[in-house]
Amino acid sequence: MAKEDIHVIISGSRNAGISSFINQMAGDYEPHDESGMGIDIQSASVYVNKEEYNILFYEIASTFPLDSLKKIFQKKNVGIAIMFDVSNAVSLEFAELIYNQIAEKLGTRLPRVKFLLGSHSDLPKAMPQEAIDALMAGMGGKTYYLEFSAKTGERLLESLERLAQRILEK
Ligand SMILES: Nc1nc2c(ncn2[C@@H]2O[C@H](COP(=O)(O)OP(=O)(O)OP(=O)(O)O)[C@@H](O)[C@H]2O)c(=O)[nH]1
Ligand SMILES: [Mg+2]
Repeated sequence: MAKEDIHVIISGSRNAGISSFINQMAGDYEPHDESGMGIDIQSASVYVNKEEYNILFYEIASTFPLDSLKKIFQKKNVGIAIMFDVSNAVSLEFAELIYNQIAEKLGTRLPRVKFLLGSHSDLPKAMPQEAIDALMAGMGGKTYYLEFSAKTGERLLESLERLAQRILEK
């Protein structure tokens, strides 16, 4: 049987660590563009309850013409993730800005399952937890926070599995 797909739209502040996160997680990524939208889609296998899924990441900039992603937003298993660098206070501010821009453009089409991803967890945190909590509250509803390091691998695989699990349980 074909593996079920899980779709994650991912964006974040400059240098947040998105490429590192995606490239270092599973190692068997195949960049491709099945959508014809001109963006790289990277995929990996992830296990949830011993079942294998194919997780696809669509990395976008906040200036990306989101209308061209319309088909993705209508998929069964879809979530949106915004990444920032926990060692850089400005990065969190940018993450908020980017999230707001995307949310405004998408309106009601915004996926219900959302993630705030804190990278660089191997470095000292440059902001109080309250600042992170405030952004999560602003993102509303089903927003989950995951923190990891793509450098040391700390909580990296666990974060990938959580992403998948939360999207599947919706
Ligand atoms: N210490 C540490 N460094 C990291 C981590 N993740 C990424 N980096 C470093 O942070 C820098 C930016 O990482 P990228 O993965 O290129 O970030 P990005 O979000 O793809 O950046 P752009 O696409 O260029 O905006 C690189 O020098 C990485 O080596 C992490 O968890 N810990
Ligand atoms: Mg990158």
